[in-house]
Amino acid sequence: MYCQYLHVNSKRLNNRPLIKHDSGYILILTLMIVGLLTAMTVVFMYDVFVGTNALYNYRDGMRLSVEAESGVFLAVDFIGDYLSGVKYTDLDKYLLDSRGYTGITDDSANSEDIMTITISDEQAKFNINTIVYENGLPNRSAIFSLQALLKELTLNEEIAYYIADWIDPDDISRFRDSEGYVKNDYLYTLDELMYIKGIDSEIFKSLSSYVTVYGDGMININTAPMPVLASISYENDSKEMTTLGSERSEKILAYREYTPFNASYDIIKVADMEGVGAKLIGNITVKSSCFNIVSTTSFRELKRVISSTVLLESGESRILYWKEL
Ligand SMILES: [Ca+2]
Repeated sequence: MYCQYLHVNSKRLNNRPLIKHDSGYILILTLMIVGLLTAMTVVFMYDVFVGTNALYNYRDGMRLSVEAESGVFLAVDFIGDYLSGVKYTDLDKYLLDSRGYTGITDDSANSEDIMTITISDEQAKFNINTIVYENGLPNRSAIFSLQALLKELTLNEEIAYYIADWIDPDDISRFRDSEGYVKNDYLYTLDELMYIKGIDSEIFKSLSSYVTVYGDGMININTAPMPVLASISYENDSKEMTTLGSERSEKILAYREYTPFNASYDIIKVADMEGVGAKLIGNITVKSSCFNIVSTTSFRELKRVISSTVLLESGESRILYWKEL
């Protein structure tokens, strides 16, 4: 094809004066055309590659999303079938992993897909919505606990008042600017904390592992971490508000490491808790009914994560929160 082109054009050029190096121009032109065609082919192939890759990524992403969703429902069943029937909840985290930890397999989908489900106890955390009663009045005991928790986490205790003004229905400011831009209602999700004055991303990060907006507010003494246990409040013999504190909390942690609490009253068995333990009844529990599920599915570099919160009510599971991260 290339030779024929040169031959035809050479004939035509014979009828006019010969220009030296004419064939060189033609060669360059031809090379340019061939180069352009090659470039176009590469671009086309690249487009096909990117297009096909995007299609595969979309397909794999959709499959992972569906699998992550299934993971949440699997966890909901686990909570309803198993965790609702136990006498006490003594693990703060349950891990269900398709790589064999608890035997969940994923035969129906791509064999390279990995599914990990973590179920964590929401009652190991302090429910910040409890700082305001349903009638709108402040729950001073709960505010005292939240302040103690903030102190344990080396955060500003005044944040408790900003949160209280955000939730309570009135517009009476505890601080000059604490009622400026507020919801005047309970927090529906933990993310809302980020809108409250005085809480930036660093504070949110420190606080979010220890607080929740779900559940009845009872702290599970089998699962709560030290800062949450230490901030449980009660009235002492002199009718003054006080908290459990870190020293007693350490004793509770040491006790439960070998012996989970079967009942709330068992807390009096812990050293130095005989008198105080009885005062905590009503604020503590040993069995949880609110759990957070994080279902993660991955395939090579692709990943899907769904977070959901589930409440157990009369043996039935109710989903309170759902977010694909
Ligand atoms: Ca308010």
